[in-house]
Amino acid sequence: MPRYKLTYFDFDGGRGEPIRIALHASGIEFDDNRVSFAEFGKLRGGLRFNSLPVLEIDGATITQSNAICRYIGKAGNLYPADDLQALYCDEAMDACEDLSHHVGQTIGMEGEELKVAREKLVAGWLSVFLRGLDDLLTRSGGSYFADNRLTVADLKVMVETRWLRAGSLDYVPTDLVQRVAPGLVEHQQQIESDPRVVAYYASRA
Ligand SMILES: N[C@@H](CCC(=O)N[C@@H](CS)C(=O)NCC(=O)O)C(=O)O
Repeated sequence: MPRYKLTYFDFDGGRGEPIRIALHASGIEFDDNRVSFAEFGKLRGGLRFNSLPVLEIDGATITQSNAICRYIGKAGNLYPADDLQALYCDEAMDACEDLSHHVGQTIGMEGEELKVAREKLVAGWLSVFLRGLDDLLTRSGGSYFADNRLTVADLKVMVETRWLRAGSLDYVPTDLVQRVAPGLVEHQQQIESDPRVVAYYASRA
């Protein structure tokens, strides 16, 4: 078995969290290397794309969270074997990536600048992406994003939905997802209650 080391921030969310859950659900042992923002500041310039997550496999360094999700998903039967279902899975993960990118552009802003940017985001890109993700879920039958079963796309969207509903983003109303994309709220609850996800958080407790 190769040695896996995942480096990401020390909170239960973001681009690293679906990878951690997928590794755990797949029974793959890994070094869960959690860094503080201060530690990241020191590491940043030496990282390939100045960002996290980074997965090391026997010392080889891999970046790009969706590529990592696919790789771990294949190893742990959390990624579709069928090409069309794999395409559905990828489409949802890439939409999350775009959504995170739009939100990420407002991180670090303060005061009036933050308020204006977040309100624009809520009325614009956030609503567009939430509706789009809800549409993808409906296309696949309303329960899972692909293959009628848990895949890494569900983990990625669940983490994103949880983040947007948590109240941790100023000027993003906690009921936005419920208003714009109610199917994603039900999806979040369903994925959070999947025994593999429950077992992961139990292992963290
Ligand atoms: N496309 C990359 C994006 C990576 C990314 O932007 N990561 C964020 C954290 S979720 C980051 O490290 N931001 C710090 C920075 O850009 O300085 C991926 O999916 O891995």
